[in-house]
Amino acid sequence: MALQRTFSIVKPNAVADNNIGAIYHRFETAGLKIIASKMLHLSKEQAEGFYAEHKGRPFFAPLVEFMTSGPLMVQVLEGEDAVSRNREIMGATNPADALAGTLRADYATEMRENAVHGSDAPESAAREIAYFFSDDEICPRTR
Ligand code: RTP
Ligand code: MG
Repeated sequence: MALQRTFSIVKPNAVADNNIGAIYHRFETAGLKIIASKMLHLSKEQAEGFYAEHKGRPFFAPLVEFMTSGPLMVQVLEGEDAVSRNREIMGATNPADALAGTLRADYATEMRENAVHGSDAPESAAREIAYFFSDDEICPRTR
């Protein structure tokens, strides 16, 4: 498997709980390198645009409210098989179903406030990275 990039969010509940560093540490120990990172407080429009695929679902409005409730961290992760590797360490969407040792088992409080986002395919990763980062904000490692 070649080097791949994925897009990740440390969601507002995990930032509020002071778990940015703990979550970044998990990425690094899993072999995922952080090649871009910033803190943002999303506007309603930014959150609605990001989650456009879920527009019309009953959880859309509360999801947008949650994602705009406080600052979050957006990052680009790079590594072997990064998209599925990141989904693996995140765990299931509902923390009640997340395997022990996954980020959501440890840092999510409920289905909505589930601590992290990770792209679900290489195509969505490319779209999501471009949604939040310009090319000059991404810093591939030289060593
Ligand atoms: P994400 O996109 O955030 O990485 O999460 P995911 O792929 O595991 O889950 P997805 O189906 O894409 O849902 C996006 C986010 O919406 C919230 N959600 N709430 N029934 C509900 O109340 C419900 N379902 C989903 C979660 O925050 C989920 O991560
Ligand atoms: Mg998703």
